[in-house]
Amino acid sequence: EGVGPQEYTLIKMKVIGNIPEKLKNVKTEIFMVAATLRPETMYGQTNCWLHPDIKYIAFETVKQGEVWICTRRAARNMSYQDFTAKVGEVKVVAELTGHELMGVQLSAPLTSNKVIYTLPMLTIKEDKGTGVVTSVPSDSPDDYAALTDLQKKQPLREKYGIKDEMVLPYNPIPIIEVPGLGNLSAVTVCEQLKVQSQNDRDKLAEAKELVYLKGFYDGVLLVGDHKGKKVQDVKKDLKNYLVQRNEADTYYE
Ligand code: A2H
Repeated sequence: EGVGPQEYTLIKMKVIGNIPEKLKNVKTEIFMVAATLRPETMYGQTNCWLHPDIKYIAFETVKQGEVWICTRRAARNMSYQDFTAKVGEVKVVAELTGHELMGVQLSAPLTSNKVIYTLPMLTIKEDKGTGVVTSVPSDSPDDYAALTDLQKKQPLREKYGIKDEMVLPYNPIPIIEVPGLGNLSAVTVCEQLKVQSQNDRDKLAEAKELVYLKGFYDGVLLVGDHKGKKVQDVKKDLKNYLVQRNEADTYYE
């Protein structure tokens, strides 16, 4: 990829229910931490993606004693960014596969959904970000394709123990108007290109190109305190707002 480190916003999603056995003796708050480049889209979160076959760890952070969940690789990077008590040291509380973490209930910042669920996404890369991805199907073609797969395919839900109520009520939320692409730009483009599934990699790459540049330069927020303003003018403010509220952080890799 590019030169120099990539800066991500870490979105903290609080674990509030369906807590796996391996995490039941944790006394402090537990968060899934998702790396995103688009903090301004958090109004549209409908779920959180994990790869069923990736190993995740729960580890101790110095942030109010919170326990965070992400890949071991990301936790190790975080130990060099002042997230743990000792530089280079990660205190592991539990190790779980994505499969073991499916269907967990989360509370995520800004979204109008009071509860969202962890669901399987099969295209998550282990060596990027935290391995935890927040899902915004209105503005991300990958997220829209993966959510549609789960909504259409009962056997896929069954394979990972995902109940209908974790998926079927969750639809893309209009949060950003993109001239020419409407208020659900990822949906528009996936339909135009006839994306069939999350594995339709070539079409999804094309869809992403169409949506991202336009969304960033011409997109206008439809919700929240910055309603009516351009995405590129409010991105920083929104990120800072989340960080101040202890709902986000900055992570580099
Ligand atoms: B983005 P880059 Cl609305 N595997 O967040 C696959 N995808 C990952 C990942 C991983 N391990 N870690 C992060 N990502 C996703 C929001 C979003 C994102 C929107 C639109 C575009 C978009 C909601 N999902 O990404 O390769 C995360 O999804 C465009 C690429 O480092 C993260 O931001 O550039 C983005 O990919 C980081 O990808």
